[in-house]
Amino acid sequence: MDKMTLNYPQAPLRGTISVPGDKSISHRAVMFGGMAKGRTTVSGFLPGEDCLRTIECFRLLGAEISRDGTDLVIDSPGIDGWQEPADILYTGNSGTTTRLMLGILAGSRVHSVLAGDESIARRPMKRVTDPLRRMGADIRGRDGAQYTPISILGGPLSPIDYEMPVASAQVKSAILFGAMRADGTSVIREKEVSRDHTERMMRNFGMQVRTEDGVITLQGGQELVPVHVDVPGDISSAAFFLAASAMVPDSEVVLKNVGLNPTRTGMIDVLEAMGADFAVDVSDSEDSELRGTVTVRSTSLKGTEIGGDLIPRLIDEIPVIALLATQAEGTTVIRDAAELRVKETDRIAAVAEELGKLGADITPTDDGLIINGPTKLTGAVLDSRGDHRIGMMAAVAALVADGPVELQGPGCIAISYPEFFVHLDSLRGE
Ligand code: SPQ
Repeated sequence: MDKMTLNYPQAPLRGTISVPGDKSISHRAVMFGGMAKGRTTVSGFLPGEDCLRTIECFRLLGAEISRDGTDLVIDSPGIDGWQEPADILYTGNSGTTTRLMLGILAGSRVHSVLAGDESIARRPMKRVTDPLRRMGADIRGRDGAQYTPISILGGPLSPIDYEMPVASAQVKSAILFGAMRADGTSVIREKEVSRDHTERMMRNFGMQVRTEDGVITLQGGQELVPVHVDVPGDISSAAFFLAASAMVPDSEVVLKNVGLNPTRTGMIDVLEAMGADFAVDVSDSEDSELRGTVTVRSTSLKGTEIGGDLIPRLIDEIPVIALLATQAEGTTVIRDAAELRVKETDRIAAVAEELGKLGADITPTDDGLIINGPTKLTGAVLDSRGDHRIGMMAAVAALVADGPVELQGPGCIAISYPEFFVHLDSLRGE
């Protein structure tokens, strides 16, 4: 297994970085471009491993996709012109690719098989395959289509009126993709609003979708009109440096091009609640996805409570928020986050165990974590467990640990942030 020793004698982080493209929006740009007939162009694409898997799936379906760094040109025959893939659609480590492709393929005209790595093979899929089957989808897979590999025979779908049992943008998006192809009007009801990039991109591609008080209404059969998509930076990637700059003494970091979609900015609310010293400057733009510059300076922090409808707005940031809480005065309680148990790893257990090895005072609960701070962290051997967000949390922890951190399995960080260590070193002045 790959490993690296992170020996960061305490020194301030200073400088400016441009945050890499948003992973959720990059996936969706390729998906909409692959479904729309004609040429879609994309700038600011994230060339992380997960999004590259999505590109490969669409190439197998017959879209021509060329990539020059973060620019894409997608020429697609459109969903009705797809070819039957000659191989399985391999989704690697990507839950977003797997779940959203299920919704897209269910209403296509092709037969296909989806499979990913061993982490994907453990992640629950019935949350998507059940509602799609209710819409008439022909989907089969292991344990009643709970786990990959899953085979999908695309065909006509009926509309659905669906109340979301968990706040999940992946489930919502898969159903919306099915609903696009359904014969009639579908309604999806969310108790807590999850990220809404799919709804926004539907509108960008010329569709009409109504969203009101957590109720989404979509008429099936609408055409997609190819457009240009400019992907903003990923606040979930920025979060590692927002946290690092807030807690490493004498730091000042400027993060440019941060996506500021309100369904994703829970981390900013947490910085505010913890008493962090930061400023957000929203760019002037007509784009449907807000973006801007965030500047963070270190200061003393205090513990906070995180739960309820804040959770879907920061679900992927919880590992680094837990680390931040180890450096804050008082107790931080994170609740209502049981979804963390079914991510790339069980992130409640992983965060508690890995930060515990550094001497953090952290207790896992059924649906969250309780952290008492501040604690001086020590060096230790940490394991990413193949989870990019756990790997980056460990690397940021090394910045405040008083000894070297040996990180096992850092390679997975390229799943969402291939330039992570380049950016970390530049902020450390190396
Ligand atoms: O794609 P994947 O592996 O599921 O990625 C993660 C991540 O940490 O990058 C979750 F593990 O992000 C999800 C996120 O947690 C991406 C996502 C999306 O693009 O729609 C939505 C969230 O998942 P969910 O299950 O709440 O819908």
